[in-house]
Amino acid sequence: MKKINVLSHSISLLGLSALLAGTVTATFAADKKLVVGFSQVGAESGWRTANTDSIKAEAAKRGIDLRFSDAQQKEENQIKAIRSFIAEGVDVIAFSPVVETGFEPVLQEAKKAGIPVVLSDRAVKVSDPSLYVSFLGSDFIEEGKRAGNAAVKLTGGKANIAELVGTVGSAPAIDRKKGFEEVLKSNPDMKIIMSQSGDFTRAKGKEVMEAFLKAPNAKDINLLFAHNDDMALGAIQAMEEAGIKPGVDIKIVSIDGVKGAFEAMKDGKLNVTVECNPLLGPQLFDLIEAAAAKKEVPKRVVTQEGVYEQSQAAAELPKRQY
Ligand code: GZL
Repeated sequence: MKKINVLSHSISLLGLSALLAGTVTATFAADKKLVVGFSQVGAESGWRTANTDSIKAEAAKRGIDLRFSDAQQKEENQIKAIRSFIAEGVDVIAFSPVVETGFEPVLQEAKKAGIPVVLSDRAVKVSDPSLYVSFLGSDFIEEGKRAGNAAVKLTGGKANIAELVGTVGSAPAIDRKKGFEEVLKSNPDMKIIMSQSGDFTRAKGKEVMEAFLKAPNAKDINLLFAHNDDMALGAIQAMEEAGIKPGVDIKIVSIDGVKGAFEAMKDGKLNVTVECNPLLGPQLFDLIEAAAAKKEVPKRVVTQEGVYEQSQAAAELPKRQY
């Protein structure tokens, strides 16, 4: 069986599947049923639902025994789930960490138990990188930069920005903000004048936007940057209820690329969505099967994504899988 050499640099999804296709799946076709423990963040957004569907569908397709746990966006539930996977003696643990920090102790326990861990979608901050074998997910800083560049293009570089931040402490919220502010550094007339977390949910996004619109300087806002489409869709509702035309009076840039965002763009209520691909199932299980077979895998696999504007929405909508 061809040994896969360790790849220190990141690799695209396409490269990964080419690299792992066939060799590893064959390994498990003849052997026992692979048992995988997966701890999911929750069901907070359209993106998350699509991500869960992709993971469950791929496990079923490969005949994998998937032990799936929904943490309802609580870190303590993820830690409990990972501990129970260790106690069950699963072959591999995979999870999407709700926040970056606080997982080191339980990952040390998984390492001690000899169970490889694969990070899906989001990264963790740990002192010992050997605590996980691979991290598959988007480059959130790049997504933030793409959103920033779209905001510059929409406003000609002059904007008072309201920002709906994702879950506090989560890798996407931290890095999307970092990337967006990177772009603002070279655009001095673009200023974030309000910023608050909407926890990646539509309901909270609406609530926070209502508060933004009640602020003394609400009239100055001419662009909303939402860290995900669900919060943007909630904010659109709040704007309309306040008699503001979303996408016109206040331009809107968000991230994910869920169907709802394309529908809002088609209706002229959202201006740009930066794609964040949730359909990670196939590549995630390539990595999981390789890890179970004790094969070397790339430490970092970056998902490939695009940026979509209003003009593309009608043509793209029928093609969207999530
Ligand atoms: C991004 C993912 C984020 C999405 C949100 O990879 O972690 O979490 O952008 C989801 O919609 O809640």
